[in-house]
Amino acid sequence: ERIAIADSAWLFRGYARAQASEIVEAVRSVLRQAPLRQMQVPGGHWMSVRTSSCGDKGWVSDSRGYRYACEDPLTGRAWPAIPPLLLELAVSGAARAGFAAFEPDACLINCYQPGAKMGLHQDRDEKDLDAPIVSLSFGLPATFMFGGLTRRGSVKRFPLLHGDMLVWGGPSRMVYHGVAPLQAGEHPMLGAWRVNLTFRRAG
Ligand code: MD5
Ligand code: FE
Repeated sequence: ERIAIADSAWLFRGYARAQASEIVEAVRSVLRQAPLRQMQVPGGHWMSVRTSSCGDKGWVSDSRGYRYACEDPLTGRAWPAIPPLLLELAVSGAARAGFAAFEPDACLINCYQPGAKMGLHQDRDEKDLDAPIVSLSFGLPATFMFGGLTRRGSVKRFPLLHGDMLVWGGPSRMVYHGVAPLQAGEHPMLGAWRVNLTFRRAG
């Protein structure tokens, strides 16, 4: 089922549900090499979401700002490779939404526990803004907030559930978006966690 949520933004309900346990295993293996951590953001606050990355580039943040880096600042090593199963899903998902030849070089792993949230923001650290972003959600449900191209204006809210995929690009690439505070709960595969993977062309 493909649901249009905006101009070139698509929600595929349950796209990755059948492969969820293999995907979660692959994510666990990445996290053994590049552990979850909380990032500081400019201004000094700490994100409530715990993150890591795989791929040639990883998203990092500290008091100086946000950027993509080839090295994990926690381990001093290169990020683990994107597991082949994850890469295949992201590339085929992008193609299903009309974005041929997507070559992600970064996969950001966002892990939410109850109360964790992500405020409204734009994703603007990637060099190639023509490439789409593909996101996969697992575990506890979250309320995704999807606004407009400016901070003002109305925000649509809809649930992101275990196995859902979002693909957006084109005119929607710079839309303000965020995640409402995660509600408490228990997921059979992930316990009290929501895991979100976003595949990007960081460049
Ligand atoms: C998450 N992550 O669920 C969210 C949503 C992030 C981030 O926003 O930057 O790590 S992933 C869905 C998403 C990503 C980029 C753009 C849009 C949605 N969008 O334009 O709606 O952890
Ligand atoms: Fe984002």
